[in-house]
Amino acid sequence: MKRMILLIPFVGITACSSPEVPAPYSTRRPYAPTGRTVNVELTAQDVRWEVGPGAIYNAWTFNGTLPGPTIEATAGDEIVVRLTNPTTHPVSVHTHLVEFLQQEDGADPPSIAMPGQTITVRWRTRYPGTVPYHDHSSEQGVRRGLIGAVVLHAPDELRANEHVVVLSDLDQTAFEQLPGVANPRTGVISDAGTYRGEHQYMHVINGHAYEDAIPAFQGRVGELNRWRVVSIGVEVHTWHLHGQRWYDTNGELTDNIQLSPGMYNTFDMIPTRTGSWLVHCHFPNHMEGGMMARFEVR
Ligand SMILES: [Cu+2]
Repeated sequence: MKRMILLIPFVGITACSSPEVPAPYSTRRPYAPTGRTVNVELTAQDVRWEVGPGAIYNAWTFNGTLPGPTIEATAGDEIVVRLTNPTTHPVSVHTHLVEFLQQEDGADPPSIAMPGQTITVRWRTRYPGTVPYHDHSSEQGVRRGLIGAVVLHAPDELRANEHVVVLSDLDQTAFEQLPGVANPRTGVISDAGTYRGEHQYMHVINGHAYEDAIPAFQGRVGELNRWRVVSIGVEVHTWHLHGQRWYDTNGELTDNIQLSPGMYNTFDMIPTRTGSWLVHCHFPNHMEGGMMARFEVR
């Protein structure tokens, strides 16, 4: 009998750390310098970006994509970013959480690349996590598309199926074309895609809008999934997974987190049920505007 009683608290502890809801991803511990350097080449490019079928955005980008390339390193690495600006407007690159000198902040000269200039900034990383990087030279830069994510792995983190999610907002006046709306230059109404209402294609996940343009996130039951979510636009967003749950950074069970502009979160979860689950921002007008996708769990 005594042995059975002793088992009860043990079973309780096992339930708390059940694989269904893993321990929160920890960003609390700094790591020593690794001595490694990650070199990143960014080139500003103004491009016509297809946000979805028939939705063409006059985007300002890093390396021609919206968002720009994900910068990946291990906590303790130094990241050296060389930014070249062949466009006609200033561009800079600023990021969060890492350490850099004030003159490499991206907010003031000399860390703003004027047209025709190339500049270099150095970021010393200590903490793991996921943060945004973005232009800091003008009010327009972020909204036009000069954004991206920095992924900083912990040297000792568990391997996981990782998803990078960049939530952002676009300027509807900078679209060259929108489905169901007359092109302001040509008067032509595109019938591509689907007309979705007044906020259409304004709120995007990884530079795309709606389930027909955002590639579905893929996962498997029982597999550790790590979501690296950054919010870098002009509005507050939430990241909500249907049918799933995880522990937030306060240790509370949740299925939805809120991120103001410039905020970020990394969390671990394990899918428990198969299905084509909806994932979206929970502001109804942002869903209507494009912030909805699928998490395909096999
Ligand atoms: Cu939102």
